[in-house]
Amino acid sequence: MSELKKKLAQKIEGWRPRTVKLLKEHGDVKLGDVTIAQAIGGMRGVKCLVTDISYLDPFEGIRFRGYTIPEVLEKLPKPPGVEAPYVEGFIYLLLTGDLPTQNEVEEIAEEFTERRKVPSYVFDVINALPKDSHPMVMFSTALLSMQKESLFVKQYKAGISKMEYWDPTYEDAMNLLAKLPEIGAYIYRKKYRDSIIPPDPKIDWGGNFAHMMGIDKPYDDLSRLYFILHSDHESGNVSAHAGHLVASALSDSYFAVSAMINGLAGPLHGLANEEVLRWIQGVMDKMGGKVPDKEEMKQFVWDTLNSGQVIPGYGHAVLRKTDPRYTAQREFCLKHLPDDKIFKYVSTLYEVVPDILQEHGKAKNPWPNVDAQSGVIQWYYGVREYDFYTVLFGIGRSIGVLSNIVWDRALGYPIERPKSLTTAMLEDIASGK
Ligand code: AMX
Repeated sequence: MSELKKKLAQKIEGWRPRTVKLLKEHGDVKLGDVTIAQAIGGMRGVKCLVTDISYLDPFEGIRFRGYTIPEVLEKLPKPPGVEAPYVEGFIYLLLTGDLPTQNEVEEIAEEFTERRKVPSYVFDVINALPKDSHPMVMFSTALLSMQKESLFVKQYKAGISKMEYWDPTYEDAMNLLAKLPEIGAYIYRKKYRDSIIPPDPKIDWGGNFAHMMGIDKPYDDLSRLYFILHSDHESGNVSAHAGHLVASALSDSYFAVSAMINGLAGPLHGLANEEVLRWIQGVMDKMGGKVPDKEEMKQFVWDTLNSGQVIPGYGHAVLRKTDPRYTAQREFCLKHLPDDKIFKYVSTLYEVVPDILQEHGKAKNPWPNVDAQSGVIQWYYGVREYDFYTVLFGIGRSIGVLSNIVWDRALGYPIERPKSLTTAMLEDIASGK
């Protein structure tokens, strides 16, 4: 058994009594009330999910296992001579709650190398899809096609005890995670370059993705940063929640991750990074390539709002300040591409959009989210097919979703089943009947 799995087993043993105690002794304690506005309004703010992988404070932003983004970037071990940490070490942190040592990270990197081989039928499945399929369709289908590999399904059928569910779930999670960089890069190279670069077993998870994409340094660092930043954002967002919900039926990790990818593909969620670039390109076309000044940019923003569309990359269901994931990527841009024209567009937008959204008076959060900044960096390093951007998000998000599913099984969370009411029932409740 690997050190990571041993550590995880210990953590699970230590954690279970907490959940049992809460349920047994405090199960009736109220977490809040639910209003009609929340029931109609996408359950916003209803406290009814539990996760220890990450927590999102509306003003501070995300903490992964208690660590802020700057802390994660500073404290996790890094491959020699690079700026961003090993994604492998971040996976260790999300699964166990502990910061790994260099040795522990290297052990996971080796484990991933052993688990990395993608079955050849996965490539056949991708190749068989229409060439103009969206890359998120290719990604979701590729992941789903591997469902027959699930060890959870085999052991479940063999009658494994509920207490042991987490073990094959962990195996499925690690097997899936090990393969994601190659599947993602394959989709890109196949769809847009028509040539494939095989993985290099000597390179780490994030660096290998950059290698298979065929893009030079510092794209490896960007990849590590990107996957870490996009990994998790509590469990109520559409992708994380879709993964958790599907897994709650004891559907295995392949079904669950494919489902979460489908949720991520919506323009109000992960597809917003693609929308941001498309929107900016539209402005660039209208400006004949010139960077608009603030007044001109304000006009573009108002035109978009007045035509009934949202400003992609701005607003958030929980956050009420600039997303620290936006800030981390902005810092990368200020360091590596400060003079890039599209980055200047993004920066000018940051100067004008929050005030306009406030004046517009609808969005509860006028500040930029993660998606406002991510496309510009990909574009700069030559990934200009913005249809692909959400696949990058999906690779990162899989880390958080799979960590959550392992813990869902470890703590025995049941099938999810909230209660529905009819409109007439709401009307009766509203009128006091
Ligand atoms: N531009 C214009 N209007 C906006 C807006 C924006 N960026 N963000 C919110 N609004 C509007 C909403 O459409 C809604 O209008 P309505 O009352 O006419 O329906 C109103 O403001 C209130 O919405 P909200 O409570 O502030 O947001 P929400 O929780 O319902 O939705 C989100 C959150 C992210 C879907 C929304 O802000 C949005 O559409 N943003 C643009 C798309 C985007 O960037 N998505 C990515 C989010 C991060 C992620 O998941 N990857």
